[in-house]
Amino acid sequence: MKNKSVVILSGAGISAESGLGTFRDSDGLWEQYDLNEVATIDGWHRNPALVLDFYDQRREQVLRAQPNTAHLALKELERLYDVTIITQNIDDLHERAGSSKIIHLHGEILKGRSVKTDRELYPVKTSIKLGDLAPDGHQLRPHVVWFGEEVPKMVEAENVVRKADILIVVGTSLNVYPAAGLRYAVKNHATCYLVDPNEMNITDQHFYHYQGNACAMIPLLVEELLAK
Ligand code: BJW
Repeated sequence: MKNKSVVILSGAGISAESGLGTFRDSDGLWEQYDLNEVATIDGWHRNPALVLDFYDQRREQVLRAQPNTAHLALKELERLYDVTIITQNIDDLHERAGSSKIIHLHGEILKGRSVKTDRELYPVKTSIKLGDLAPDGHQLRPHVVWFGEEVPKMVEAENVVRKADILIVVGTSLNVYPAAGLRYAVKNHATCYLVDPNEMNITDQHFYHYQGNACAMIPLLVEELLAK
């Protein structure tokens, strides 16, 4: 019986070894692009064509990428645990690895929505151009959450973290809120793991730090959890 609940909070680092760039590393996306121009609601209002072009390029990269051994190992964990993945990533690599329960906090690049509402989502296979309209007659935009926008899945994510027996935080700098604050919702006696190659300066909570890349460390951690 699957009685223990494992929650994964994943960030850009888990997809780095699939060839998708992180944001804040020295070679990250924010070194190449001005985040204020491409990942804020104000940037969208100033220059939507630039923002659409940025996400068209990212979508192309996602479509070329493949799930890596970290994504695949997390799927294996479902053999013995009730696993929910809360990802900040907009790629679909957890889905393609076969994971069953996935909450996308910051949206999904392969979906679009009207600028007026995120209640209806539409598949986007190639690009979105200015003038492409949603069925409600308004401009289509990528289904992603930009700085300055509410994170609609937060309550659902918090409820899942609250019930977790094990929390695994992987490949996120924990710079972006409210996602970074989800770790505080965990129960006192839950076991928390952190997988990241960087020294992480977390002083307010106990994490077992598996310091290294996701593709090396996640399969190791999963093997240990399956052996327990
Ligand atoms: C590896 C590796 C390998 C490398 N293996 N690891 C306090 C409370 C609440 C909010 C705020 C607050 N202070 C400020 C805010 C506002 C703001 C915010 O957080 N700003 C901070 C910068 C300070 N937050 C927001 O605006 C959010 N909305 C909000 O708060 O709404 C309030 C509201 C309510 C009601 C009405 C209106 C508003 C929205 C945040 C949206 C974030 N969006 C982005 C872009 C969209 C998606 C996309 O384009 O992909 O989401 S920003 C970008 O950062 C993206 C990511 O999901 C997110 C997190 O990045 P992540 O994943 O952590 O990546 P990195 O690069 O930072 O880290 C990578 C890590 O991997 C590193 O640690 C590496 O070491 C590691 N790594 N290789 C394993 N091989």
